Amino acid sequence: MKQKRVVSMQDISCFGKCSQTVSLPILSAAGMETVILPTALLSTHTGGLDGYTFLDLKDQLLPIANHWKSLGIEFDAMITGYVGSSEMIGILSDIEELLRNKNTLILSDPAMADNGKLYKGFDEKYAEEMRDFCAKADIVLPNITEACMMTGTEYREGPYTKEFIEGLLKKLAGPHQKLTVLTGVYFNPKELGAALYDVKRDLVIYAFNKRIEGYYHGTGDIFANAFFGAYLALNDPKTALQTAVDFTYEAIRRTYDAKTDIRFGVNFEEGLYGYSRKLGNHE
Ligand code: PXL
Repeated sequence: MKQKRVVSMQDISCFGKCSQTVSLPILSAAGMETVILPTALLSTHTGGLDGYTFLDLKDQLLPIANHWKSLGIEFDAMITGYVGSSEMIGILSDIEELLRNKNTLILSDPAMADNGKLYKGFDEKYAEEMRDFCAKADIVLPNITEACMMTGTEYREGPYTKEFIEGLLKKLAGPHQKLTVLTGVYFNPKELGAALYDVKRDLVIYAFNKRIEGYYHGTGDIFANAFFGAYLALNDPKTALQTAVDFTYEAIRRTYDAKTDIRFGVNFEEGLYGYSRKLGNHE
C-alpha cells in the first residue's frame, strides 16, 4: 500500500515533549511519512516553565510551502495543534488552502483552553478565529472547554452525561466535518476517555481507560497525534479512538509511576513500539 504523507504544522518546543517533538515520532511510528512545518522555535513549552526563548518562524512558512508546491509534493493529511497568534492562524489557513487537494484529510486541535479557561496570552478574538479555522478541517479534536467555547455552550465540570457530550459532538459538526472528537470525557470519576461522532454514519463512539489524577503536560498533543496516526493507518475510527486513549493512558501511567516532574511531559516513547505493532507495522 502507498505510504501516506502527512504534514504537521506546529512549533518546536525543544524541551518538554509536546507539539512537533511528539507529533513527528508518533506519526512516524504509525507508518506515516511525516513532513514538519515548524511555526516557531522555543527552548521549552510555555506551560509552567518560565524564561523560555521564542523565535517566530512565520516569515519562513509560506516560502517553505511554496517550495513544496513547486516540487509538486502532495499531502494526504495535515495536522495542526497549538498555533499561538491570530497572525499565525491566518498563515496556516493560507498554507492549508495552498497545499490541500480534494482528498487531503485535515485534523485541527484548537489547543487554546482547558479547565474552563483560555490559555495564557489568548483572548476571545483568538478563540473565535481558531473556531473559524477549525471549521475548515475534516476532523476537529477539542477538549470539553474548547468545545464549549466553539459552540457557545456553557462550560461544565464532569462527570458528564451522554446528552451533554453528544450535544457537543453534534454541535461541533459543521458542513466540512467528517468526524468530531472530544477529549476529557467521563461519566464516572474512575474513568477518563474520549468520544467521537462519525457524521456520515450518525454514530457516536466512546473509548475509556482508568483515570490518573493530576494534570500532565502534552497529553492533548499525544492523544491527537496517536488518534490521527491510527485513523490514517486503519481508517477505523473506533479502533483509532481506543488506541489513542490507551496509548495516552499508558504514557501517563509510566510517568505517574516514575514520579517525574509533570511539566516535563509524559513517557510516551516506551509505548511507540506497541502502538506501531497495533497498527500492523513491524511485519
Ligand atoms: O502542548 C501544547 C503546546 C504547544 N506548544 C507550546 C506550548 C503548548 C502548551 O502550553 O506552550 C509552545
